Amino acid sequence: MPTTVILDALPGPIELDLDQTALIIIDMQRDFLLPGGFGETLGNDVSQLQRVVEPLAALLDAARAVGMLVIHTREGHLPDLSDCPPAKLNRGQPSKRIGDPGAFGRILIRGEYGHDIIDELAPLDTEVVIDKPGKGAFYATELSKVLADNEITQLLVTGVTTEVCVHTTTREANDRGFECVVVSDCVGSYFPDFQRVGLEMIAAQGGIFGWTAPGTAIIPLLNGRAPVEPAV
Ligand code: TIU
Repeated sequence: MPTTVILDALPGPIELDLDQTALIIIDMQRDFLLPGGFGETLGNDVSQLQRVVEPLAALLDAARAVGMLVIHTREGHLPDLSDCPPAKLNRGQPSKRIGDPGAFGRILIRGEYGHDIIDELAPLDTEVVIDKPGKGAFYATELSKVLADNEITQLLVTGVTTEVCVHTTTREANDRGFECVVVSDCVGSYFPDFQRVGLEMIAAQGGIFGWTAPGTAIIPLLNGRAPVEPAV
């Protein structure tokens, strides 16, 4: 049975081979999404990110149902901060810094409650979890190997935040030859303007970094697997 579907996207339709497509969920961590976490210490309105949870949970369900490879990422650092460059640690004027005690344990430190993924999107034991020290999911991680081992060529990119870790990861993936669909209702920014422009930047110039489409357009393709004739 063909596994190819045509997704109505911007800047134009994209043919997805579901057997070579992975869902990547970027940094849906308590420290970014919950009041009192790192995101809030940076001065952000975390409620802006909450709107992503429901559509993303629906997409995750649909991806799991068709056996798609699901990859979760978490931004964070070793307890001794040896993998956190001073340039990152000292950036800005947050009320608390990475590694400081926060409402959910030490902020963005691996193993702490706040560093982990929100309950609604908790990874299954069978799913891949990539711990990353940077904004991009390829830098200093095993992501390239995971994708190669699974013969993945296309990515559905979701998570937070649109203009930071989602963009960085999408740009890294695009440079490595992956076709990326950034799922517009499944990515979130603390800043509504950045959300809008961040999505526009992906699909501008004929899709300079990839495509954008809402999860509501992807889920029916997964549910029905609406097969199409493969392109000749
Ligand atoms: N601050 C902000 O918008 N984002 C981050 O610090 N990390 C991610 O985007 N995951």
